[in-house]
Amino acid sequence: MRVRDIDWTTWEPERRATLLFVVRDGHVLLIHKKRGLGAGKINGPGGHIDDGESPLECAVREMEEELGVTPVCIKRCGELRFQFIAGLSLLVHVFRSRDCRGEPQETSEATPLWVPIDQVPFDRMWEDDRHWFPYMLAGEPFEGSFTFDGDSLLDFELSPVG
Ligand code: 8OG
Repeated sequence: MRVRDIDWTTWEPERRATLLFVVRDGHVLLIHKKRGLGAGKINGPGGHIDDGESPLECAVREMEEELGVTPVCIKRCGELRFQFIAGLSLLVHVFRSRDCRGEPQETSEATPLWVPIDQVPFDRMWEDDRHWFPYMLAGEPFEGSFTFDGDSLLDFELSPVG
């Protein structure tokens, strides 16, 4: 399935989720994710948006639940659309923040990792991340569309916004 095979103008995601990356002093706060979609992978804190919740509220809640810290100076930085062959469609709002209050703690959902921004472990992450991370780290807004077969990236289109 190619990205161009999908009519993105009528595409409606079945689920919506968030990711939030704290980028501070040349490091990015990542997690080893223990549960949910992508368990076992390295990712940013985030998760599914609850009914009635805004993407920003979700991003803050997920970081508090997963690591026990509160992000500050948050900026929206990207939108990712995922279509899986098996049917799942997912829209992920990506945020970036300059700092967080508190010291990240291990929880039942995640183990925190501060990683130098030039040593992000893409081989342990979702396959699409290596493509859009540079935009996120540079603070340049972006949007992307991706097709997946399970864990395998089939095709993508990615561009800066604005
Ligand atoms: O609630 P749950 O933890 O299952 O939510 C899934 C999380 O995984 C959510 O934060 C969005 C994130 N996620 C995907 N696909 C991808 C992806 O391709 N790359 C990254 N970095 N995160 C993803 O669902």
